[in-house]
Amino acid sequence: MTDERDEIDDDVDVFEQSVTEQVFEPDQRWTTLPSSAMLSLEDADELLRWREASVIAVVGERNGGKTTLVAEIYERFLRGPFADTFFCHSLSLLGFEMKSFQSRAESGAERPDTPRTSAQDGLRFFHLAVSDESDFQRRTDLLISERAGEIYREIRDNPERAVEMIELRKAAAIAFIIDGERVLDARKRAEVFASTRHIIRALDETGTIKPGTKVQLVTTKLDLLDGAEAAAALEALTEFENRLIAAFGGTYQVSAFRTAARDPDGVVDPATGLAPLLRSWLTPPQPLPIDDVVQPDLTDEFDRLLLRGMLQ
Ligand SMILES: Nc1nc2c(ncn2[C@@H]2O[C@H](COP(=O)(O)OP(=O)(O)O)[C@@H](O)[C@H]2O)c(=O)[nH]1
Ligand SMILES: [Mg+2]
Repeated sequence: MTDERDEIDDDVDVFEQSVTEQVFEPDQRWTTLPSSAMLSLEDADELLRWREASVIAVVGERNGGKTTLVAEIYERFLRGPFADTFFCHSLSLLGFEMKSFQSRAESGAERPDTPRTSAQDGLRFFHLAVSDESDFQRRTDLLISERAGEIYREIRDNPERAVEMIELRKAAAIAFIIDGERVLDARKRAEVFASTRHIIRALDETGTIKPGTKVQLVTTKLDLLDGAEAAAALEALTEFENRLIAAFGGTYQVSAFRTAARDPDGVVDPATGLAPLLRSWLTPPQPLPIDDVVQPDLTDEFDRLLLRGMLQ
């Protein structure tokens, strides 16, 4: 009986402690966990020092659907395997969660949305590692860039700024986002096509993109390109894609994707068209044809030693 009363007294005591007493007891046994927010350039660099990862740059003007596209790939993995792969690891789980929250019923919003990417955030990366469904050992790490569209707009006006954008120089694939909503609108269509063409040309002329890089024309919001009035838009889009493939296909691996990451009306399935895009990010780049590799002149004795070693 006495014991029981003691226990109750103890309990009361704990709850009566002031908040400061409870929380700010320094205890060396606690370990600080990694932040799991999106990766800064330094974080990405650190990861690359111990693990191979492909950099995927997602480029396009504001509101095109860049962030939603990446957040929806993450959302698929919350439900199970996706695009013949299993989720394996991410150093930016909190980052993904923060970008996905407004799309969920628990956010209390009437329609799904994606938080605005601010220019002040600079360059950030999502980290996503997946393993092949048919071969668990085959793990691939992706660092997917997240930058405000306003910054990419500057490249159009000032092409030499492109070389400062490290994610473009390091990219294994660059997804150029073409906003389907603007493609649908006959008045905005020419402008969205011109914007994409200009930025690719600026990156090409400044030598920012490595030859052989995957240049991907990714149309978003395909759910809006539906019905009779969309036929002309889709035709113009196909023509635009073909022209870019013809213009740049000799230098880069150019391909087109059409996606509806998240139809707010829920008519089109979420993540439509995202599986082929993710798979393309996971395939290793094609090596340059052997003719393009320039062999240096081997002149001195050390060079000849190398040559002899190779010929033996
Ligand atoms: N109809 C439709 N709207 C989308 C889709 N993807 C994104 N959006 C909407 O487009 C707006 C801009 O998306 P966001 O990802 O923030 O674009 P970002 O500025 O390029 O990162 C948001 O209101 C999204 O809800 C889609 O597949 N279909
Ligand atoms: Mg964004």
